[in-house]
Parts: sequence; C-alpha cells; structure tokens
Amino acid sequence: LSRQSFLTRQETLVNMCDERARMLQDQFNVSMNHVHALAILVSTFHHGKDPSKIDQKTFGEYTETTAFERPLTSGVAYALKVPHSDRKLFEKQHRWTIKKMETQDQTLVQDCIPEKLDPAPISDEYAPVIFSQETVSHIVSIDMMSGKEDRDNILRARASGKGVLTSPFKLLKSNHLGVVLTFAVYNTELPLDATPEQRIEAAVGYLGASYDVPSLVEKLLHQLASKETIFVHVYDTTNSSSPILMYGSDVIDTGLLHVSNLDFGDPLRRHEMHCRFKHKP
Ligand code: WA2
Repeated sequence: LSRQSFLTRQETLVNMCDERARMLQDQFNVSMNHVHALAILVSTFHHGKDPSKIDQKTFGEYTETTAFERPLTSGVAYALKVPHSDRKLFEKQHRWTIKKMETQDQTLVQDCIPEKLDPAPISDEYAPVIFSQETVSHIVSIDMMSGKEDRDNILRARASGKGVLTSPFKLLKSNHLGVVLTFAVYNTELPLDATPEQRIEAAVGYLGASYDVPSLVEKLLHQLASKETIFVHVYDTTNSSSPILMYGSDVIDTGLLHVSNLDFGDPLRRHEMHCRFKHKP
C-alpha cells in the first residue's frame, strides 16, 4: 500500500467515525434537552397546580405523541419522592404497594411480572414510578431507589440539578444494555446558586429516560449509507482500565483504528466511539 493511499484511507476512517460520533452525540443532546423540558412540565403542571393537571392518561398521551422529539430513548417515566412517613398514605391513595426492583430470582425481575415483585423493604425514602410512557409501563409502582444504578442517578441528579447518566446496565424487561438519564424535579424556584442540601430538600421527584443503546445505535447507523464499510463500537470508558462495551460486536483487526470522543453531557461519564474498516485494503 502506497503512503498516499494509506493516508487517504486513514482520512476516510477519521471522517466516517467523527461523523457518526457527532450524529450520536447530537441526537443524544436533542433528547436530553427534551427530557429536561418534561421535568419542567411535571414541575409546573403536577406540583405547581392544585389540583394537579397531570395524571397517567395525560402523561402517557403527551409522552407518546412527543416521542419523536427524544431520539434514541425507549421510554420516559416519572418517579415521586416519598419519605417513609408518607408511605402508608401514598399506598392507600394509589391502591398499590411500592415494589422492590431486585428479588432473589433475577429472571422474575427481568420479566417484570408485577405479582412476582416483592414490596419495597422499609427505607428512609422511596422513589416509586407514578407516570410512564406506554413503552415502559412495566416500571410503574417500582421503587427506583431499590436499584443501584437508578438510585445513584437519583442522588446525583437531585444534589446537582443537572441531567445525569448511569453506567451501562441491563434494563428491566429488556435483554440489552442501556443507560438511564435522570433530571430531578423541584417544588420551589431554587436560586441558581442553591447548595446541594437545598436541592436535596426541594426535590419532589425524578424524571428519567431509558436508552436501549444497541437497538437505538443500530437504527441510527442504519440511516447512513456505507454501513457495510466500517465496524462501530461504543464504549463507556469512565473507568479507563475496564471499558464497558455498549454497542458493537465481532472485533476484527484490520489494521487501522480511529477513536472519536463522545460527550453525552455528564462530566462524570466518559464515552468513546471506536471505528475500524471491515476489510483490509
Ligand atoms: N427506566 C426503564 N427501564 C429501567 C429503568 C428505568 N429507570 N431502570 C431499570 N430498567 C423514573 O430516574 C428516574 C427510570 C428511572 C426514572
């Protein structure tokens, strides 16, 4: 291979990879902004009105008809902050018990059969899902603080006031790795310089979106021509010594590798796109 054709080939790979990384990042950013707007909608019309202007029917219809605004998401849901002292009254009003995400038998959780889910054990506070897009209706009544990744997200979202992302983990009822994006919903107008303590206190709930990464990245790449040309892998590289593969398979070494950076807006997480040609020159 001549030096010139090597350089041309390398340049092609760089351009294709950067273009795909930018598309994925832009689409993620668009949906993140819309999820943020949903959190403000819930704050204004559920917590800001008495009686509330939002119920499951309104939330379900609104989120379904605006789903096109949130590319790459598989569904959105709203979980309420319930202190233990309010649990009895909350469960009586909703006519269901707050459920625990993790059971002894993981297969039952994955299937998300409501009757098989145990009630949430006693805790200081809970985050049961009260509204959901139809696509994730299986998480209604589940305490999102009873799952490690969801819990970490809730704690970080409400203390920071920013959109936060989980590490990749297996989403309920799906066989795919995914991530969850969370925005806290606050009851009062917080000053811009509010302390984490003020934020934690003012939090009333958590608006979250789930991203089924393999199927959604596949859909995105499919829209592009020359899908046959390169392998694309997406990694969570937050822990640089053990990157987590989020998308892609069958790594074949064909020489050139290009790594494009991905910024999903959460400074605590790092992501990369790795691209390789499928065929040797
Ligand atoms: N949404 C969908 N599937 C899931 C999931 C989730 N969390 N967790 C595990 N599988 C209501 O941050 C609040 C959504 C959590 C929001």
